[in-house]
Amino acid sequence: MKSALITGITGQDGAYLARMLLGKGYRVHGLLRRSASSDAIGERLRWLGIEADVVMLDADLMDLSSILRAVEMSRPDEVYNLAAQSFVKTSWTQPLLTGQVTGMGAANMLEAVRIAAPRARFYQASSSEMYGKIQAPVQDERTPFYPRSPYAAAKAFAHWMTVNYRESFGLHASSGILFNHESPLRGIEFVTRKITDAVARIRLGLADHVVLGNLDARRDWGHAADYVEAMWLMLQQEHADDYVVATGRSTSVREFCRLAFAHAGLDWERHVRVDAAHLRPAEVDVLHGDASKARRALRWAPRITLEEMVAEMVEADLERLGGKGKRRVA
Ligand code: NDP
Ligand code: GDR
Repeated sequence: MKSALITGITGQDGAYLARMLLGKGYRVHGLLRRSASSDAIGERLRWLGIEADVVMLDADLMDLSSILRAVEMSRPDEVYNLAAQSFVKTSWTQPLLTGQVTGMGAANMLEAVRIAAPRARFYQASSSEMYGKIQAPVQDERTPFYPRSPYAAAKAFAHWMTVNYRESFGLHASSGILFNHESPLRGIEFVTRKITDAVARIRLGLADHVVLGNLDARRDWGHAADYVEAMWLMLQQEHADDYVVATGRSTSVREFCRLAFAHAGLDWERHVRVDAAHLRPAEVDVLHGDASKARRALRWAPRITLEEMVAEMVEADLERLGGKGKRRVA
């Protein structure tokens, strides 16, 4: 039986990845950091019905001794480093913490693997945010980075550390440059889930409108369930490498609003307000990925369309709020 260690298992991607690996017969371990308030194991694992099937290990990415112990205890064949302070806007108000967790945390994980499990295969959750101030209409593995936030700068550090440990120490370390991916398990602070949650509230008469920031921003949105497959495929290759994972379709926040409200029979223009308070100090205007390398080398392709994902997210939020949403789990 193969063993996997997932940091960030209580997050969106960690939950979907854990479910996929359990389905493939892995023993799945995850890091659990102490919190005084949250429910220990995480609502997302419960939502997927797998909370009893994973082994949780007490550790924090900023505490090297704790993650060394987690690596030793799990004896992993594969390590997926998904933990991060992942909300871009918060990275301007907590830049140092973001650097510590999102940047140095990855270095801690690489060190722990180098010391305690050098034969394990390592995945780093890199991000399209690294492209930042875009200099190419479509971004692939050769597009230069221009980070536009403390989050993106920390991710760029983590990305290059992953490349460096591959080249310096021969670790089987791969970096997935993933474009935005969403699901009913997306955090409520991210724009897609903020919109689908608002649609459900408005539909059920619990709210009248939602306040957003930049409606012109464009993102290449895929589904998390599809994207965790690409992570796993990277670690099944003979040689470690870096891959862009994207749908190749770029959509504005405005168009996402239209789709989500229309799914509930609502006109978005009557319920969306804009407030400059939701703008960012520096914006990433457009993201549009080219995943040709992943399609070719990994034989990976996204299965779920944007329209299907929007429908799934709106229905899940309706159900959460006590409405008549039809639960569909991709
Ligand atoms: P989430 O924000 O949903 O999950 C983040 C996870 O990191 C949570 O499990 C959180 O634990 C954990 N974490 C945060 N700080 C620490 C810490 N100090 N020690 C240990 N664990 C910690 O992120 P996603 O699932 O959306 O994303 C997964 C990864 O992929 C992240 O690294 C993100 O930056 C990256 N990424 C995401 C993309 C996306 O569109 N979703 C696109 C590209 C990259 P807790 O539950 O305790 O808070
Ligand atoms: P992003 O995701 O920053 O791309 O990072 P987010 O959903 O937060 O923003 C996407 C775009 O929408 C615009 N926007 C708003 N965003 C939020 N959160 N709230 C609003 O009210 C709002 N109005 C407009 C933003 O300005 C932005 O342009 C996500 C995270 O998952 C990262 O961890 C990951 O690395 C990248 O995706 C790829």
